[in-house]
Amino acid sequence: MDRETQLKLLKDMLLARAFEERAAEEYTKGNIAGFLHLYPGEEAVAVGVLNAAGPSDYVVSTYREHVHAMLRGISPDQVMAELFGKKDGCSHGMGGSMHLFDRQKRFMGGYGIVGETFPVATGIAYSIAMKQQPEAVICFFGDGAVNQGTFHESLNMAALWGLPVLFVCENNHYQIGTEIHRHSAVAEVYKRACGYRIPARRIDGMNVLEVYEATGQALQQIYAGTGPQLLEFETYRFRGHSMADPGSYRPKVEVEAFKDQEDPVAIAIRETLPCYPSADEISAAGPDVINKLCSQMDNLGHLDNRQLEALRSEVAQIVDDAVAFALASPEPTLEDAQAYLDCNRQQEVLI
Ligand SMILES: Cc1ncc(C[n+]2csc(CCOP(=O)(O)OP(=O)(O)O)c2C)c(N)n1
Ligand SMILES: [Mg+2]
Repeated sequence: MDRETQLKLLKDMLLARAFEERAAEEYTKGNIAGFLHLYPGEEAVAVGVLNAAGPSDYVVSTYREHVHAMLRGISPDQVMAELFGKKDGCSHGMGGSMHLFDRQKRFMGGYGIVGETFPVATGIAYSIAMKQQPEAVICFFGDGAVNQGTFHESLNMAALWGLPVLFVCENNHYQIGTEIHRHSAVAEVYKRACGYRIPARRIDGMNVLEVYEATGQALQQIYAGTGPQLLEFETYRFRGHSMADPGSYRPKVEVEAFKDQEDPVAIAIRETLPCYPSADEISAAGPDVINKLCSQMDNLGHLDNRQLEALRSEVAQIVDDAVAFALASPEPTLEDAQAYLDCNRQQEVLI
């Protein structure tokens, strides 16, 4: 993979991390209400998958979807304003964190119900198949969704009709506080696809380059009309399930192990910069690894380190601007709510 693509992946991951950490801050200040499910730790999955996706692909995601929405071209301003419940948000402040949506960008939501994404994605894929376009639907879901009936019904239908869906499991090992082996007789999600003769692979979801390459390969086959595929990415969330969850069910040592050794941002930095120290050296350096290695790189006279800092300031500015935009945006009124509801009704009739 060329260096430019790697830098793009790195920038997207840095923005994802900075945006989500800022959202947490704004939540504690009271600027964001309701549920807020954040993505730190899992960035390599959305960034790798959606950089490999084409502009015509549709995306359906869960309630942990801020990063996915931004990667599909919904601006950080519009996403932050939606989290704030403001009129300039991508769902006009009516949806909030779990219901980001932009039909033009083919980002078909943000869904709060576990397992809701499967039938929506399968339906969109059916419409693509009828039009015979080289397009796909990318359907994100968590490890906690695989025992829902919708998973099995949709995989069966997608395989039977050869529909262009890429099912993407973000396996962070937990469904709120329940580990996958406590709720699933078969804990390897990719094996579930065999029952529906859907090709499936398990990939390291902490390595953005592997995610990008596996997704690109799968999508090329799907565009060619070979039917659905499933990719299971093993990942980890650094925070609790939502802002309301301190995550006390996970041993500290487990969380720290993932943070220090498998931080996808650290891995992306390592793979982007030439002469970067090995994974072992990074993990030996401890949690402050990024800063330490940045100064080491600087001492060695590598220009890339300055580039990394430039990227960091660039994404910090984008996030500051998004918060300023959200703060300045007005609250939606009752009349707005009525207008958007009518607008949706008209759209239903047209379809
Ligand atoms: C049908 C349904 N049942 C229960 C819930 C409550 N619930 C919200 S999130 C969640 C856990 C889902 O875990 P997973 O699919 O692994 O996604 P993650 O949060 O780990 O990204 C549950 C049970 C729900 N939203 N919908
Ligand atoms: Mg999970």
